[in-house]
Amino acid sequence: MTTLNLATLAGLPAGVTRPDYDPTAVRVGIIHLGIGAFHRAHQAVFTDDLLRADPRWGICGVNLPSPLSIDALNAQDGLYTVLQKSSDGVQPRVIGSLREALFLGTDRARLMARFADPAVKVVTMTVTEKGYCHDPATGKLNPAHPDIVHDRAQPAQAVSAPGLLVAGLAARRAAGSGPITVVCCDNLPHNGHLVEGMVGAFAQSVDPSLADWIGRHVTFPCTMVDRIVPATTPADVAEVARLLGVADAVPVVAEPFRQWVIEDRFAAERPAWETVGAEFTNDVGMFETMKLRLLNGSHSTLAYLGFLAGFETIWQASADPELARLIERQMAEEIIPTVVAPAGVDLHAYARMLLVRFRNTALPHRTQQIAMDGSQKLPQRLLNTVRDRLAAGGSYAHLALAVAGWIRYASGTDEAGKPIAVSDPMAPTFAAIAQRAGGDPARLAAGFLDLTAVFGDDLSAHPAFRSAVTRNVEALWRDGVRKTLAAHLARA
Ligand code: CS2
Repeated sequence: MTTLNLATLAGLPAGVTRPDYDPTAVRVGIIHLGIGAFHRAHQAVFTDDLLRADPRWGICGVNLPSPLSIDALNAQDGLYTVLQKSSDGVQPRVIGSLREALFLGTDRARLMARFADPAVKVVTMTVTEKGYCHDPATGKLNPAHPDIVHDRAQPAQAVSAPGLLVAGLAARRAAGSGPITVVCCDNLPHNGHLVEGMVGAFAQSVDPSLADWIGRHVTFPCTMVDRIVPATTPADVAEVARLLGVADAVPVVAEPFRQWVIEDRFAAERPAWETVGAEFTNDVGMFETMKLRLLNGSHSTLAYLGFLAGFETIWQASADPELARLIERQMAEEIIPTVVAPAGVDLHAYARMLLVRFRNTALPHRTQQIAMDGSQKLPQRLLNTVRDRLAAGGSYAHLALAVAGWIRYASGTDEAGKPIAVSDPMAPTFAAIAQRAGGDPARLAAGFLDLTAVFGDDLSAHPAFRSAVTRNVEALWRDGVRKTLAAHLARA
């Protein structure tokens, strides 16, 4: 079967949406770090929408850890398919905004040339929560992280996101190419400030004059990003080939909904993303807290407790009456009271819409995909909400059960005693805790709750919080999730 590329683009079936501009006439104006599925279904789609009006904003995408999708994207002239799926059906769309795909391991010089290019004025990034080499509880750069240790010793050969940004900004300063804006698009609280702090800390440690230059020529606006993008499966690849009549090795699958809220604090020119549905504001914080706590908090709750209950996908877990009841009550009773609604947003209606989105049976969003990297996700998804509930003297029983679900999942065995493949930067630590606990749930809970990198000094030392989580871990261990959940809902 022939491949999707510039030569086969025009011949695609009529039902396939394709770029309404000439991709070969697009110039690179954006560098993106981390061209994973989420970026290609979110920022790259917003940018694709505006290239007809302004072809200056093509994307040079870089993958840091792996060349996997890079070779496939380059073989397709950067083209790939977003397969939008919902109960309304399937809509294939070919995206042309990615004009260059680089792998850091072999293309560092080309990337540095892009950073030095005055036509490039924006760097966006989706390197996932674990890609920042930070302490999840404090949001500060972790100087002991192996990649940071490496990058401080060899800054020109940086492999971490903070180190690579600093190397690129050094190239930009050396070329005299002027100001630039770094736009974090990961699910982190105050993400722009967090990246600014880490880039500043790293730059200060390798070249204080560069740190000063960055402070004067680079801005780091915050954003809220939202689109449910499950990992692509072989069945998705086959479906795209059937719909297009050509092979696309790297399609992405997504829901129809997408939202992008961006702080309007750019150091130089930027794409007019507001003309294609993004929202610029001076205060992203409300949108970010709303989304991280209501969507991502309930997502993680469903992921851990749903997986333990035997559900492979989020739509199955959220259709379960007791799990649905739990997240409805968790959102209404414990999360919404901690969220300030952005202007015009009804938080209860937003919460109801989340359940509709989660129940999209056309999207097999796996509970284990969301369960990944819990040590990096829990602070902003569940623990900050607990902090606000504690400060307000409010209940957090549903949140405590969700945290206990994470501990039970991260302990590495499921309710049938079968091993769970726990994917997390701290997985070895979890396994050691589970081994030391020797099947004693109270000791297991204590071992996890002692992880100040996740729980912070405050929650890790909080007697009532520890007791609430431990009680739930003991119940999950003793009675299983079904019985624990039923008793919880009857009691709470
Ligand atoms: C999910 C998110 O994988 C996960 O952790 O909770 O990727 C979620 O799908 C997005 O934030 C939705 O915008």
